[in-house]
Amino acid sequence: MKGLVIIFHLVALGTLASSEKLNVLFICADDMNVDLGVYGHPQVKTPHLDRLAQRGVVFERAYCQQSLCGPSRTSVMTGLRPDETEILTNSNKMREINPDVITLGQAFRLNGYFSARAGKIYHYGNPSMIGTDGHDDPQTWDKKYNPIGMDRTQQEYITRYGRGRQKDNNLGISMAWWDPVSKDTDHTDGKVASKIIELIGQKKDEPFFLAAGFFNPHCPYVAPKKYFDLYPLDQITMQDVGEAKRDLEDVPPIALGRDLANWPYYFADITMYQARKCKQAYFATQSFVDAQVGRLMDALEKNNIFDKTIIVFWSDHGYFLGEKGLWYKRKAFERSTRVPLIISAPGMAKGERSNKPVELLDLYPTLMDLCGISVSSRLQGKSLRPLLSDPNAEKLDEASCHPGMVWQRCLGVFPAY
Ligand SMILES: [Ca+2]
Repeated sequence: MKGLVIIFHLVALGTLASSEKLNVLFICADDMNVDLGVYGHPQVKTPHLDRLAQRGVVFERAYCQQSLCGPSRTSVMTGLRPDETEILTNSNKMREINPDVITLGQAFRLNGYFSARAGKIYHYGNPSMIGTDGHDDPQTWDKKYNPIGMDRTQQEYITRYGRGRQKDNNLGISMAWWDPVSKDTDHTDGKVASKIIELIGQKKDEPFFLAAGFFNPHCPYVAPKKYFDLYPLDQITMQDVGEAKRDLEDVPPIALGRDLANWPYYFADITMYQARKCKQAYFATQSFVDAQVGRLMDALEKNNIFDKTIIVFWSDHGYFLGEKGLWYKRKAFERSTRVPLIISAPGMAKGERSNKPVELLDLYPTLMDLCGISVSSRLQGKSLRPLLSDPNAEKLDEASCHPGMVWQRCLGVFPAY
């Protein structure tokens, strides 16, 4: 029990006056890999993330702590590794196991910030828990909002392939899509952005930590048709199944766990056409999220606070999308552990890219450092300020980027879907 481990968090009052404090806009995508224009992908269009990149630093080698929503998100919000939080699955026991932990949002609250979220920051069953608190931690926020859009309220229109199609509660682990002619704001993620935009307007004169938690591109891949139209199906290709199987020949059994015996598990009952259709839909949801990021940046500009706001864009883990015949995540390969991470901070580098390995674990200490908040605690990451100042600085030798440790411990524990 974590209760036996005493963790001291001493959060000192910030030294900056309220008017000088930097705001934080914390933007999270769910299951988003780096198949993005801003990361050089030849197809996926991300004009708004491109715009954010021009104002900040793109981290080319950013990795999650564990390639699963719950453990990764808990790690980000506590600043502790999954084997420290003991959240290694999508369980809802973060506070139960870590009663005294001070989360990222709590640290801001203790230092005079308004802390609020809309959508998924801690784990939510996606889409089953959309519109609820999910696995939230109330102590993290002053306010919380749970928008729900047509992707959830009209999910009977979603086309799904393969296993799990008979059960509504399995929609989040099936390959499924829908491209209704609709407005962005008819969808949950559009509503998440709208709520954060509203809060930006309301709170522009006080320091805020606002967290926008988007549910895309997690399956089911649902977005307005205009985003699907960006990716004609005849231009969507998949790795040949034989090639994918050969790609696994030198992979040790532990790396696939129980999936090895069932390979190609994720393609069971799925035709290549259906896989291409889902890949098209995944690309569409990537661009849909990108557009919402654009709306958030527009709101900062409209309220004239872009220059006093730190923006962090991240995803909880990556996604295979067909490589090695795998589709989702939960493995220690590059495709499911590497994440997009872009940080724009006043006074720091702009329009640059860093090739240094960093972890999502670093976000908590980075934000504390940038906001002038002193934290003495068991935060296990390190501040990325040196890289935000000089993106390829030779510092950070102490970077303890060894996320594979946790995944290997967990292989065989995960359910095999
Ligand atoms: Ca996720």
